[in-house]
Amino acid sequence: MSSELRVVLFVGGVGGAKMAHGLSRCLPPGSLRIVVNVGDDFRRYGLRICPDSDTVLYTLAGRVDPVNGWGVAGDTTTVLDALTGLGDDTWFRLTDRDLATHMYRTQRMADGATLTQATAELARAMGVDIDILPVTDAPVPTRVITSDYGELDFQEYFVRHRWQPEVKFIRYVGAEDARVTTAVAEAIDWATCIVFAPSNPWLSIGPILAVGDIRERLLGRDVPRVAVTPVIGGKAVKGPAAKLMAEQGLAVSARSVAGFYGALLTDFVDDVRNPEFTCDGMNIIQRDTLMLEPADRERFAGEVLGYIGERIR
Ligand code: FO1
Repeated sequence: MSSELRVVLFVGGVGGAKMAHGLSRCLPPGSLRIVVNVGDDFRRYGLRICPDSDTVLYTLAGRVDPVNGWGVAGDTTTVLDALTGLGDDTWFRLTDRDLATHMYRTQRMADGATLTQATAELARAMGVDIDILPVTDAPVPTRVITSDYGELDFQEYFVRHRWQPEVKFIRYVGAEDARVTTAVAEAIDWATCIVFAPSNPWLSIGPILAVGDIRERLLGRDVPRVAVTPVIGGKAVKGPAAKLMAEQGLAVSARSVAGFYGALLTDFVDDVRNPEFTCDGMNIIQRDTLMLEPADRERFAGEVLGYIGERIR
């Protein structure tokens, strides 16, 4: 195995963006590529909104709202307030500078650019020199089938209903027929290690792993394939992961997360606060995975890279 660390990180949501930030601080330029979930993407006011991609982008650009973990820090709400004044139900809060991102992307895609190209242009404009790669250029929207409201668009479930409806089933629409982009296929072949961020397995990583032949591509790589737990002490660090596990009849535990990935993993990074467990075919290590402060991101990313570095030496 090559001992050079070339990391492909799979992410969705705020936890994923924090890990991306930590890794970006520890790795030399050109050693990190980030594959983002597109299942959360949707259209609003005619614009293409890509929350997971933008959360990574704003985080790496140092522009993210530090309280929410998404959106632009200190952004104004002139358009949102005007929409509210028109009587619109502004349940999805699109602030002014963030709107410019969506407008740019939507226009570029109307001009014929792919999502991958538009994302790269946005990254360049914001001074981010790390590849942020949508897993596919095809739309693969996540739909959530709930007991109370039937089938919901992902953002309606997540934001409008604050992920409270009971979930019966999750669909990744069009994922089977979608294909990973050339850039993602190349990144997987280039990597000397593959890392799954502490993102929600069913809502962030599941839609990525549902795309076309990505599982076979990952399984075909004889490199460490490592996931980080998003569950600590029987609770999700953020968001609905624990609730979704309970709704599926699973124990709310890191073991259930490891079970979600199964044979895709060679290694699993559990949290020091969790009870130890074993899982066939996986090395399991325990670290302090909580990234409350920006300094924690770099510290934790450094520990994960130190471990992987030893593995591929
Ligand atoms: N999350 C919310 O809880 N409420 C919002 O109004 C909201 C707006 C929003 C706008 C742009 C963006 O990029 C993200 C936004 N998010 C909002 C976060 C986002 O929808 C979710 O956190 C992710 O999709 C889940 O990973």
